[in-house]
Amino acid sequence: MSAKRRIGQFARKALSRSVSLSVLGQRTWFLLNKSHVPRSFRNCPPQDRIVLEQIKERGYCVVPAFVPADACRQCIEETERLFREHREFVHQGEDLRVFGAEHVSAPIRRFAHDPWLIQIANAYTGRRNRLFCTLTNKIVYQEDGLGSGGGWHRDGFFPEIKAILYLNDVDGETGPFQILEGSHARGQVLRDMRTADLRFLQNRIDLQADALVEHDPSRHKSLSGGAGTLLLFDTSAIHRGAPLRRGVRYALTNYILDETIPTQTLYDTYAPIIRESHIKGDRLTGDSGCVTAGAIRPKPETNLATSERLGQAR
Ligand SMILES: O=C(O)CCC(=O)C(=O)O
Repeated sequence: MSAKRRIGQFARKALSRSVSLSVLGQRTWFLLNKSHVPRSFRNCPPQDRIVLEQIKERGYCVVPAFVPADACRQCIEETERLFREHREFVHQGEDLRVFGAEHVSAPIRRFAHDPWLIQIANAYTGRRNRLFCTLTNKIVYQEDGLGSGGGWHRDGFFPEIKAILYLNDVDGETGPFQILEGSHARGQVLRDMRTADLRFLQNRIDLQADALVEHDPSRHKSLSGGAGTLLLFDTSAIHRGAPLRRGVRYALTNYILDETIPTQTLYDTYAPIIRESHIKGDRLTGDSGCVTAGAIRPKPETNLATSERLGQAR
């Protein structure tokens, strides 16, 4: 382990005990911890570079038509089937969601195990990543709904990639993913803290995001797209699923995480979640002990060829 990383780890531990730091301390912490996005992606395939530079610069990249519309329709059908057949795994809040859907649905698994997504995450973070799980979710318009993700937030303060796939057409009214452009960059993190009076390491932003949007409306991006649109973003950027004004939105989200994060901690965080250990033969055994026919063992499969999709990044 490099000295820089050791110092970073030490600083993080110290911070988890006391988060009140001077501005100088906060700056030092960000310099130590945010600096591991590689400076350049020179050694990556040229078309990956386009994607990676965009995420580094803006915090996100949109790849239209990443998955064909009929495959998206199958994923919607599968999502509805999971809601019906595996109620014990359905989270119900702002939306309906099932974590670990890739273990019990072949169409969802195709997106989950696309190796290109991990390749991008590895190149972006400069570390080894893995798919922790795929979430499938459905969010329907409701009065005063907060949208997918429950309002403006950042998942954390370290570079990390999530991949969202829209399964139906998403416009400005049906809950598009929204992001404050550049809010992942360390200098901007500190500036935003001052503008919106955010606490150090505050990750739920909610209404304080209004101050940031007011300060610079051009940073507020709303990512509409047809079924099959892929969104790649740095989860340390401030983001949310916009509240729906009508209709419904279905999406898959790949949780692509640093390999070293202990799996059990993640299972505890996202429970109930379908795991590989729930699969017996070709069947799913739920936490409740019930056995459901029709589940198939996970098998890595790929989506479109890399060359087919890369010209599409904008
Ligand atoms: O589904 C969305 O549009 C946003 C999801 C989100 O906020 C998250 O995954 O952290």
